[in-house]
Amino acid sequence: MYVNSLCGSGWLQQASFLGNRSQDAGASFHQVGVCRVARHANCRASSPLRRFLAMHTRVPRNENFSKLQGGYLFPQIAQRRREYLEKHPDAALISLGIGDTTQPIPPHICAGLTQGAKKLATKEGYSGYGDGEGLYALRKSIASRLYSDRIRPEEVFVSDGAKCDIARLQMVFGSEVTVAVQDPSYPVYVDTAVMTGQTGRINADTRQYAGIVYMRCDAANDFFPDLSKTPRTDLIFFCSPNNPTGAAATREQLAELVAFARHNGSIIVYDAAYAPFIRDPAVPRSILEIDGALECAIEVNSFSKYAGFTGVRLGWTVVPSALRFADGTPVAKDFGRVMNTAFNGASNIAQQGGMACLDDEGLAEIEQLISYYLENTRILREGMESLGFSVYGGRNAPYIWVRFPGRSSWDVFTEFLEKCQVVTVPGAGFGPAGVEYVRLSAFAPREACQEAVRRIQTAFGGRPADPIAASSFQ
Ligand code: PL4
Repeated sequence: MYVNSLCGSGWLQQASFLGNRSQDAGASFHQVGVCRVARHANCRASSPLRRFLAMHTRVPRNENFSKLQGGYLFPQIAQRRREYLEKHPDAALISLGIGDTTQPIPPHICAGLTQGAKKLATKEGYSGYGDGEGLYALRKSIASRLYSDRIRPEEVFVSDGAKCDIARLQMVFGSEVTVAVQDPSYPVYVDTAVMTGQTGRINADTRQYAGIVYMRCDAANDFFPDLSKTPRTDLIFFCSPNNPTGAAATREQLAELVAFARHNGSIIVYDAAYAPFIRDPAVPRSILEIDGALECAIEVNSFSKYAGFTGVRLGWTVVPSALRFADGTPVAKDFGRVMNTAFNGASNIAQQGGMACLDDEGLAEIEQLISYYLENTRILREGMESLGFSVYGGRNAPYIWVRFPGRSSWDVFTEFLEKCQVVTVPGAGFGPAGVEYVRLSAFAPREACQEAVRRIQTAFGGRPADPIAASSFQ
């Protein structure tokens, strides 16, 4: 009726109709339906209508969200890419930006997925909701094939991916814990810490959130933090092989990290999403290989990069039963509660694909797929080195981390985009220590990597090899 009195009876019916459609799309009738009516009617909104259109609820905004700076990094990169293509529709852009797999899922693993789907069409094979912790057979396979039975299947929680598990872990830890992150790091650790209320506001000068300990990782410390100068925190987010630096921590470094966490009574949340890229025997694929880690570490992992499952969505988290809170409660008990309450189990089709990943044929396909991306990494690394840039990472990891001393990473990002039509990720998006770097991803077709190198060499070739001098190019 209110709508009626504002716009005239002729619009009421249409308002209801549009309102229903709006609700289908997840928006409220009042806010969207009426706006559409106003637009449709081309009516000059009277001031009560204007007030109505600007209506706010009485629900307070979660303060923590107002602390977040700008948008989430990766949609920003996608947006920049779109904007460039709008202005230059004929540009043959090469994306070495967002770390998304490009190669098809190999045949044996894909057959696991399709058979998983086909089973659902049969009386005997049909399944609905599964266990919140995942299919037992898959948990068992993960424990035996990826952890050599160092952990038990009950300690494995199957999920829809590592990123989602990081957010759910934050739900377990809550707002009162203190947090350390590598600087630079995958932005999800910091952003979920902010959303969960673990931080204060950002400092405009340092670009650091109050309450977070930023463990600087740069060339000067071989991309491993100086733990002797790191204050104690409850949680330590640690990613190896690292996104974005491409550094992979050695056994000795991980032993140091574990000793540090045990000494401080901290919990390490170890993100091993790029573990299959490790080919060097001195670099462990799991922190749980380190003595003492079972009492101080959680490992988050994913099939995304193993098998090209970024769209399929399948991951897992290992929460060892020996890991306990200060009051003695097993952390796994609370994580299991979250998985059963705030998650409804990974897709049954995806889990069948996961089973196929972990048999002999599947593991061989994964190795082949990873070899493909590792060869891309070599091409990109050597291409950048040939220009005299300071290049890091890219040996047991899919990312190349290139330094441009004295320059802003967003400027370098723009320069690569405009001069070479190559999309990268500006290091500043990963934390204040990334401000002079850009990240190149090897998740791309081979020819794209070769062409990217050719274009970058053409644009920047002939520059002196000295990195300081390289910083002056424009
Ligand atoms: C863009 C260290 C990429 N939209 O696929 P998941 O959820 O199992 O794993 C995500 C993930 C977890 N841990 C680390 C990662 O680097 C990633 C993926 N990162 C990147 O380019 O840095 C993809 C980013 C995606 C996202 O927001 O994660």
